[in-house]
Amino acid sequence: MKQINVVMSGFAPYEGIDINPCLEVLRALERDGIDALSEHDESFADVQVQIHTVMLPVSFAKAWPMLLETIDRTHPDIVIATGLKRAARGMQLERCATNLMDAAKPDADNRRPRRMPIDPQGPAAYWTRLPLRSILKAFAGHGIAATLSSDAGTYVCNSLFYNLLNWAVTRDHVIGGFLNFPTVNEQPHPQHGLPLAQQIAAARDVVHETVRYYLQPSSGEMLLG
Ligand code: PCA
Repeated sequence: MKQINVVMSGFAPYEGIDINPCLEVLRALERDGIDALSEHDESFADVQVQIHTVMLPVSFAKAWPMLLETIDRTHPDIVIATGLKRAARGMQLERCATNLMDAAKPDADNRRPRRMPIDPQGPAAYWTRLPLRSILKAFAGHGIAATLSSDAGTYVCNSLFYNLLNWAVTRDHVIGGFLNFPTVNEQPHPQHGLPLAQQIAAARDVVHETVRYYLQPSSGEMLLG
């Protein structure tokens, strides 16, 4: 039996949103895994997926070191960081991380970096390595609203995403990416949010498609949508 380790991170409550989808979704995935999807998928016949989760503070200085500490402890094959985008209509799949911190508001440590690189030696940007095309296909099959995003912002989410990919390029076999949740909205809403159950189903799709891609890489299913 081959074990695939997945680390998923979320952020602590943010901007006064009381139901934090990161927290609830990650809790459900850690508890139930992705068996509901993988038991009907023969590429998972001899594979066990273990999901570890960690909640991070909305802090430029602390979020990445805490995620790295979890990575060092659990040796993941896949790392999926997640955040909340209040204005998102549905799931938001992030394509790229940029080497820029430019905070419009203070973070949890009351720090507000303006126009600063995350890594002065690092490249300007990284593409995600999540198989966005196959993830979008899975979302469509489950009726989950989603958009591709080419801009994860210049706040803590983007910073975490950039640090993750900056680290992942030093590891041949690790796939890293970033997924934004919308707010939780149990009533169908034309502009904002998705029911929690759909967000859990979406996160499960992301893990399932990424593990499938990890097991059988194929450039056709890759990348930028
Ligand atoms: N969203 C913020 C930081 C934490 C979160 O969930 C952002 O977009 O950077």
